[in-house]
Amino acid sequence: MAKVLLCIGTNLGNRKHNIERALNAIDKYAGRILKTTDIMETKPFGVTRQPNFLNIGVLIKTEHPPFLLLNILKRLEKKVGRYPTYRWGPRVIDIDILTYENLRIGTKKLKIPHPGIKERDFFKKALELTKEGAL
Ligand code: PH2
Ligand code: MG
Ligand code: MG
Repeated sequence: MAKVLLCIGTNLGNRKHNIERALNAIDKYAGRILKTTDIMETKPFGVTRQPNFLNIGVLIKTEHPPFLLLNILKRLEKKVGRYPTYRWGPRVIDIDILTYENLRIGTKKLKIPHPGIKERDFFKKALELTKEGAL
């Protein structure tokens, strides 16, 4: 069993609803949800002329190895209604792997820890979930 930290982002459609659907799908197909952060309303970074995001950090425990987990999460994004836009563009749902135990992976397809982890405040907030004693 591995503890994995995810971050969900959404800025299209009914964002609250998108998060709820993603959480249900994650708990059912990706791994049991242990805890989450509060939902955070965040300003878009990267491409700033797009709607604000809702972000939420999610700690799960899973039996799926990293690349399989990535594929499952991609499938869940489609199930929740994601359609292709452009890099850093608006999206119905984004489910990113931030950390996977203490693993480091540096492939084109998957980078763990997530390369944006130091720059994004809502990622840092999510990281608190992995600290011992966090609520
Ligand atoms: N995700 C992006 C691009 N910009 N901005 C915020 N606030 N939240 C995100 O999750 C986000 C973003 C690409 O994944
Ligand atoms: Mg992302
Ligand atoms: Mg992503």
